[in-house]
Amino acid sequence: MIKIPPSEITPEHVYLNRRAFLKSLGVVSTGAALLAACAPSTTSAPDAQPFVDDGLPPSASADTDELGDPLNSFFEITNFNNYYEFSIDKQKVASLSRDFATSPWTVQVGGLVNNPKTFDIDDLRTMFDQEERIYRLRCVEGWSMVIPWLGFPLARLLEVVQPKAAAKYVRFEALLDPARMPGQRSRWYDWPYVEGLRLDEAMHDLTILATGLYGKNLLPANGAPLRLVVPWKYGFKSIKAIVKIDLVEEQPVSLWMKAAPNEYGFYANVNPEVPHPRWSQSTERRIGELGRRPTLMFNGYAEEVAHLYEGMDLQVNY
Ligand SMILES: Nc1nc2c(c(=O)[nH]1)N[C@H]1C(S)=C(S)[C@@H](COP(=O)(O)O)O[C@H]1N2
Ligand SMILES: [Mo]
Repeated sequence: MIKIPPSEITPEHVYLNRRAFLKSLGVVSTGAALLAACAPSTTSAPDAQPFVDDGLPPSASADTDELGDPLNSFFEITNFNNYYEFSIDKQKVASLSRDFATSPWTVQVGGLVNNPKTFDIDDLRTMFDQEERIYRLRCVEGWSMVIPWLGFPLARLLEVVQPKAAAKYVRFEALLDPARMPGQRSRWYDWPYVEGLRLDEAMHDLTILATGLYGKNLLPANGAPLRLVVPWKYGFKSIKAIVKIDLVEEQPVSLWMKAAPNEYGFYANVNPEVPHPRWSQSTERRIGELGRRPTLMFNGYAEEVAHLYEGMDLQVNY
């Protein structure tokens, strides 16, 4: 029997049945099953999402991240998702979003820029080299995964639209379509999902717009056709289903800041020393593992990003 620490059953806002999830991944009791779940895997369980583009199995250029930790499996990454537009139940997102149409799709980029432009998603895929980036994703709820994304640095797109000098922040907006996104019929949140970055964070090379993972186009559950990935911040910053990107002067107010300002700040940098008001952030559970591991400052990317926050009080700017 697996003991579930309270910090893990206290998700962004709802209860999660952790054991049911572990069971669905086949990691409940035996050591062998645990090993299988931890090993980098390109196999999928019978009810996994179908592959979307070429019928080839998911593939990645490496089995581990740069710290030597194994990639999460394609099945884990595509069947355990936070995506409140579809469901607050992580295990229901995949099936509820399976048929969500992500083509045609355009992304409108504007605000304080010299060259506002609306991009077709197919153009974004071809305009910029799609690179693989193996990143850790650390959810504020205390779980994490290692994911081989495909995408391009957000900086490449911003260079095309040319931010004006007055632009200080980037504001991202996800699709608003309650007819197709059942979770948006809930009045608990102020839809659409909105997120933001400081311009220097947005221009940082680690910050990407992802179009795929494991060598495949993104599935709806992971934010197809375009989602942000900012690996040193809590997962909620990595907004899915982006339709609008604006350069702005004022710090954007995100959906989570509106929902619970004392719990979710603008910066949301992964920081083991700054607890969430309802739980510690000092450890996390890697999906596929049973124990907890220490959470790393800036999710292990301190060398690359700590300079962005020099002189800032990270307890205040949480
Ligand atoms: N539009 C939108 N983006 C979102 C969310 C969401 O509910 N809606 N959830 C966020 C949270 S809390 C996390 S942890 C990550 C999860 O990404 P994944 O399902 O691809 O692992 O997506 C983030 N992006
Ligand atoms: Mo999250």
